[in-house]
Amino acid sequence: MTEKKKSVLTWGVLGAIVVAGVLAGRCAPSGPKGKKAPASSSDISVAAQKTYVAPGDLDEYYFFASGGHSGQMYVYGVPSMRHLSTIPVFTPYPATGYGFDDESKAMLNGLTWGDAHHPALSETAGDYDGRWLFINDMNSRIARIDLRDFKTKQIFGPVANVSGNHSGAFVTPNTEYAMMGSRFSAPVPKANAVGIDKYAAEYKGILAAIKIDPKSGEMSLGWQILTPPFNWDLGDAGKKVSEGWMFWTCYNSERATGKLEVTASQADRDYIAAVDWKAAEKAIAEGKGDMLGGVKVLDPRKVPGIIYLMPCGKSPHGVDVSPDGKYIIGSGKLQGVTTAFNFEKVLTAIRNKDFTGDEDGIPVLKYESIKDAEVEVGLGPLHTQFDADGYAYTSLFVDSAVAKWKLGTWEVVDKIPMSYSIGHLCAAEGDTVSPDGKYLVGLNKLSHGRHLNVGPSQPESSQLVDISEEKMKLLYDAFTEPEPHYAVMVKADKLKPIEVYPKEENTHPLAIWDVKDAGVTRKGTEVLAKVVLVRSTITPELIEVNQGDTVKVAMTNIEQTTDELHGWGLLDYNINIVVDPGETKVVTFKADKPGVFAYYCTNFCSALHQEMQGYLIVKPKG
Ligand SMILES: [Cu+2]
Repeated sequence: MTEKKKSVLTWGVLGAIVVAGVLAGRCAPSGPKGKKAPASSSDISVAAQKTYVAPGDLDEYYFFASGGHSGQMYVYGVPSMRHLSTIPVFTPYPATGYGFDDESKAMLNGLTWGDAHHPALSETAGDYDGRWLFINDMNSRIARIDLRDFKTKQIFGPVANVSGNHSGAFVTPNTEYAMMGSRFSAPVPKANAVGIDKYAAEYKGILAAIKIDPKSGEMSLGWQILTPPFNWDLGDAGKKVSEGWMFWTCYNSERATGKLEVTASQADRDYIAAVDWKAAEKAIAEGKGDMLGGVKVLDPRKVPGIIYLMPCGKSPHGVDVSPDGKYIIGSGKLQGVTTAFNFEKVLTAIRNKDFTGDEDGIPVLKYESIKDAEVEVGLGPLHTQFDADGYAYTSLFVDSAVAKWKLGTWEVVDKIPMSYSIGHLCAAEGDTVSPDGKYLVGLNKLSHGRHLNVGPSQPESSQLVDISEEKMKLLYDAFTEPEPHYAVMVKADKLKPIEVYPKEENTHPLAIWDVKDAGVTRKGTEVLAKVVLVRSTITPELIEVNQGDTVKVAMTNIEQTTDELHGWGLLDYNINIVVDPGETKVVTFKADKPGVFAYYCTNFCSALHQEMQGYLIVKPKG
């Protein structure tokens, strides 16, 4: 079969089969409910031994799973898949008081939900360095979690001009930037309420990079590039030989509106954008951007050499760079193959101007000139991860499987079924320059019939797979909080979280360390209560204010002992603060309801925890 004919078969006929498959999959429950997959008892006991973490023993890996539209991040241990903790990010979380105290409330800035899809661990020389965890939000934001205390420290955005940041927060190999992009193109600036009939010409996509301070992790805007109104989907940064480049996939290069399921799947190919980020950085530094929506935006028509388009199978999802940086893997999610693009060939094609045209001034590279192979992985390839032995693992949504294949020989060597409809997958350190192999987790979209029935709101299923041997083996079904999209897995010993905040590091201006300093002061109608929390008293035990006062309560937990958290729940005022050992937190509220209101410690702390209480008395006006 000639290359061309084979290509037609792959892209055309398979496309039709796949679409039929997708529809069938949606209508009919796949697989028997409540029936265990056939496995010999020896397989089961091996799997049990490999995942059993005995009481008191620790897991080998941290697994950070995005919480989708719960707006949170969930922490699991691998291989036990036990849920260890929840890190609130974009949504208030009463369990830790997040979103109730002044600081976290200000960080949320009125938005009480986020849609968090793709976590990214900070890297040094392309390897996880255990410092920070970044996560995107569709509301054009990126958050930074400090892994010293597993707390959200910054929410950056909403970023001007970006509409629906799906394609973040992938970071560059030395954490110079986190990536961002518009999934839903819109007028730029957004305030131009241009009609949807002008979508193809006047709506714009944006690719953006968020700069990260190498010392503090503080985020700021790096640069933005104006693109045609494509739907930017996922990304990955180049590494090693491709370091200095970023890659983003898009769908709807047709620039269609309405019924995208059909209208955005007309062309055989969409694109992967290849951005020379060092060139973009330089152009911005040279003042080459146009002021749009209050920020400098690079227009590829005026600033050539910063962005190129690599044709890819239609409607791709993931784009994944191999550990050596040589290959860029991208797949049309309606097809049966994934394409391995060769970065060296991409550079050669750019040098030789081997273009087939352009899209609003962005050169389109010739597909045949930049691809190394079309790997026949199976139907619906979405996302690829890597191991230490030169193998790639591609999730197959339609096939509900993971394919294992060899980089360079392009041979598919193994396949394992997933239950059901896998989206992303996450291998141990599988997106770094030195993946570990060992474990892979399939993040499945559906789980019906594999757990006790909990009603219509089903948990998501995450399946742990052993990839340490030639054949992949399913080890464990875990039911993770909804709804993980992507996750990252890092060797546990790379993280060194603290257990208490050292007293000497607390520089909060309202911190007090002695009950003698606790008390209430007043300036006009502004009341300041300085509070000490320590087993098992809240000092002061009485706060008296007048109706209409603005009350600021500053609480310091003066404990320096592991696990000794205290809370401050104020009844009827919707106030719920949790203060960790050595920490100071502040809450400000208007005392608008007269009466007597109890406050009490919400976090169990000692045998006399129940006694840890007090009263706020709000004296009525007049
Ligand atoms: Cu307490």
